[in-house]
Amino acid sequence: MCGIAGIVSLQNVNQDLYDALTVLQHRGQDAAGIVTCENGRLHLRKDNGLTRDVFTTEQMVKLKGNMGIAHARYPTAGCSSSSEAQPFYVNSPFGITLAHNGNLTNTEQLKKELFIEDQRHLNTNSDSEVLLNIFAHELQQLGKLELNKNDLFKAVEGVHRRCKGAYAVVIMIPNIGIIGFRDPHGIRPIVFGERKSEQGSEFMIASESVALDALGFELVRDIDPGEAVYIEESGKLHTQQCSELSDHCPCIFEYVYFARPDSIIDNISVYKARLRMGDKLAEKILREWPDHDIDVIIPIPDTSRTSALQMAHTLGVKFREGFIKNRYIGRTFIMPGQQMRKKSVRQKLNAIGLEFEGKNVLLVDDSIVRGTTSEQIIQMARDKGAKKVYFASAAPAVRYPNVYGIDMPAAHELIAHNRTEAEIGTAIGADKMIYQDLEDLIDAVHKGNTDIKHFDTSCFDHQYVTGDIDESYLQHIEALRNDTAQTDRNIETATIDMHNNAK
Ligand code: PIN
Repeated sequence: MCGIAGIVSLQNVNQDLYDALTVLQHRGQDAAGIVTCENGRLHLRKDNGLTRDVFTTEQMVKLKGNMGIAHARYPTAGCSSSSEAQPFYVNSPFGITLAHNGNLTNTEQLKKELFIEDQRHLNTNSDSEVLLNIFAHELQQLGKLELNKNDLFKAVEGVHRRCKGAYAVVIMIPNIGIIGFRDPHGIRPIVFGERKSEQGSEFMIASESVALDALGFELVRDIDPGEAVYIEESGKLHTQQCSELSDHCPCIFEYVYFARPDSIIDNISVYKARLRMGDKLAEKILREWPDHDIDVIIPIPDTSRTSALQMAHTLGVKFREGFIKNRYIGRTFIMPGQQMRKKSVRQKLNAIGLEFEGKNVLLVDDSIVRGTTSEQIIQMARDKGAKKVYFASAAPAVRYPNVYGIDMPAAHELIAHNRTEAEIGTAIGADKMIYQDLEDLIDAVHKGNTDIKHFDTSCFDHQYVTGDIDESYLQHIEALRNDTAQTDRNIETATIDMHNNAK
């Protein structure tokens, strides 16, 4: 998961892009980057860390120019080196920069093609660099010195033809403008908006509408699956469908957890979808456990609050804030030779004893992935004297890997992998486990826009919408994601970073 933004403005875009990154920070806290374009010259700053740590005033001042793109990275499939911070740049042709959210599923094949046929060098393991070079090659093939909108749309067509998987992308080309596009299934979200003033119109492309709100842009609409939006450097907007029409399958996990509740994705309010998830869970309890003895519903902050509140309302049970989250979590320092230490849940959450003592509590979370935090939180509730601890998840059991850009652990590290719902309840120490049914989750989201017939629900049902995912690909992903592989890679990248810093 990552956050991307691109702006063509009437003044310097540095502050706007920085602000956009802070609003999209929930989509990735691992690295941040901005590239701007000033009279054909690019200015780039990117590094590992939160937006507020990556940019100093001195660096911000250097990011001059009226157009630019930005990226907040969440590491997917184990990348963590600062050389994989985005935007990426390739000088030929025209000096293209790119920021990408998603995951390509035919990266290995594309890498071979790029090397053998297109004779392009890749310097990282990032599939975003692959995507950038595919786009660059498609543009170069046209053999043009002066580009028009049709050339750009042709290059996007080439990307759709060659790349498989999920991608929402912003690209900037000096003296040309900014292009935003989305994979033919529209798995990852991307919207564009307009800010009108007496001086004229400015346009912005972003992962989520909340970034447009914060910067005073009006949401125009989502970019359609397979469509490209081109904003000329002068501020003129063009759009074109660049792929054959495929089934639109937005990622359902955006609604469950990743997106901000105040965003609207594919015309569906994330907040309302979460309220409906709460309704559905409550209806399930009324149906299957009408004589329940729940005294109080307590959300596990933050995402689940919306569903938990509505659940309590529909059930007619008290809603209470039993856990308080520390907003100021510090860094985890990794000393040389020391094992990476996982921060315990207790450093992030504290329980208010009086809400638990002697009560039957129903804890609500948005989802259960590894189950490690759920287990610790249930223990905290018991330590505070809860009589019974029930656990509800607003999403169904996560049993399969996500291959479309949501960073999830290897399948065998998912607590629901090869376990029944009751077994999961026992594994995390709950007295009763209530999972959202998949049809109910789909209904809850679908109700916001009945034109969307399907969602990507692969981590719940193993249905991969791009049709190219087989067992060997899943095994490849498994090898990249398992804990040992990640630790090895982190040590390796730390060594490379040390060398770079020493230069
Ligand atoms: C937490 C959102 N949410 C909490 C993410 C934990 C799974 N986890 C998914 C639950 S917040 S675990 O709202 O952003 O604070 O199952 O892997 O332990």
